[in-house]
Amino acid sequence: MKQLTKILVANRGEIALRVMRSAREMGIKTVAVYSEVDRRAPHVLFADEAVFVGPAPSSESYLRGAEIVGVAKELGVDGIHPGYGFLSENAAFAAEVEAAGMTFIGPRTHAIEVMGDKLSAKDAVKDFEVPLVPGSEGEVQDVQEALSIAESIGFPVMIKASAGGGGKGMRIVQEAAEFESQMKRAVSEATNSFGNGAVFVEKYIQNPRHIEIQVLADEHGNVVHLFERECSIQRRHQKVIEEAPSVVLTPELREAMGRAAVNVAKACDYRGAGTVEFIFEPGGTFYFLEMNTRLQVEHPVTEQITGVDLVKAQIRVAQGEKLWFSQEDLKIQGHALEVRVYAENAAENFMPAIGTLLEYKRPQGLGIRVDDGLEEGMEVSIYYDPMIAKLITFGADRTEAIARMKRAISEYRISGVQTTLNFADYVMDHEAFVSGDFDTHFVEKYFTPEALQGDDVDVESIGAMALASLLRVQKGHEKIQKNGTTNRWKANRT
Ligand code: MV4
Repeated sequence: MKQLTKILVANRGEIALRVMRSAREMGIKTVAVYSEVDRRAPHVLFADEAVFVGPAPSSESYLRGAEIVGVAKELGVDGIHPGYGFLSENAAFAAEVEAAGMTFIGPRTHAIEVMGDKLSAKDAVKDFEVPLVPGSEGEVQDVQEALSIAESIGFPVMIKASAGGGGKGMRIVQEAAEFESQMKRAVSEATNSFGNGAVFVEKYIQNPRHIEIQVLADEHGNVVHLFERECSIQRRHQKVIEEAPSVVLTPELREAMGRAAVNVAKACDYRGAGTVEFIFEPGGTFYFLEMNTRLQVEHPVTEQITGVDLVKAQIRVAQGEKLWFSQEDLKIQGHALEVRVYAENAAENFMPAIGTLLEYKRPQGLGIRVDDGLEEGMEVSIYYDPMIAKLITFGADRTEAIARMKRAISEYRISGVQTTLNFADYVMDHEAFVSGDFDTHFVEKYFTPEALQGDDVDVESIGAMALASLLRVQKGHEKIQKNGTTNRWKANRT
């Protein structure tokens, strides 16, 4: 067992804080890294030490794996947690961390590599009783051959880039006449975006739900699942509302999906926390899509319904510990919802809304959790993801979790920046959401800008209060700056 004593978090914002909180509870020292615009960010203030790693663009700071590994070594760090995004699914980075004698708090490089490519992922799981969408056996190169596969599957079909992610390099093909041109487009898009033109063909599942299973594996062959998250409410492959459990899973389906997810983890010798994505068809058929080999944005809903601290679990299994609970020990308690609060204007096609958080007051009280990485007076930066916060509510059942979410949204005070809280409030009231009768097309089917009309009072009422708040904030900033020059900044390299 290699007990970790000091962890560097190679990330920023809410997830960096999230990781450091669990580390601190475990008695592990924390090191933050930060870019030029994040000098006074909450994750930097929270950490025991903080290191400047470069200019604002992430390619010059948070993505500089070799530099981050170097800094970690110098500071006597023994483990690196990558959070999500950035370097989290970069197998070369994981290998570098381990080669430098530190622990990568995540899976082994093998699992990252296998699951990083859709064709190799499908190939890896094919003998593990994991249902796959009917489709081509591997890559298709010849158009005529691919077309005849499509015809035998039956239209519509989907052409997908093997290297893709987030919906890139994906094309729906409705009929044979469009097949050739769409395949050529998919190949060129894949080549341009990923430097890998490999594509394959699958039956297009028209109105699926997106349901994913959280898994946790140790290095001793033990794998459990922590049930599902329903992630169907998304737009342009960006999730906006997640929940656990899903309203459509019976205990039998839950067990079947859980078993399939555990098998996916076994197929790639997984270690740590991972997420197995499925599409779920009305009627209860489900298919494996891909595995995300990282902690996910939406992991809190799973923590709320299982009582398991997933970051602590990641650290413990990375230390070589055996899983301390079995599948039978895990039970679903209550219901959790997560709303992602983006700095975007939903009424203007979710246009990014940058600016200063003139007023920022979190909701509080029973059943509420806010994971965020900004404070009042701070800027929502153009350089990074526009997610300001994750608002999580927890209740005895779904009805209570929804009511609590509505209460929390009404209590949240954010001004200076338009957010998607109004959109979330609209969803909480929508009949399709309330009844649970929705799929991945929810937003395009039901949401129009007019739905938010009469909802923008906040923008008008900033006025004097915002000015007062701004003045308070500037005072606060001075204090923060003073703190920043004290000995907490042992490793400040500027
Ligand atoms: C699909 C599909 C329908 N049929 N594959 C989207 C991102 C990538 N992870 C896979 N995706 C899909 N693959 C087949 N054969 C529909 C989607 C899809 C989707 C999946 C999950 C959540 C949201 C989605 C939105 C659009 C399309």
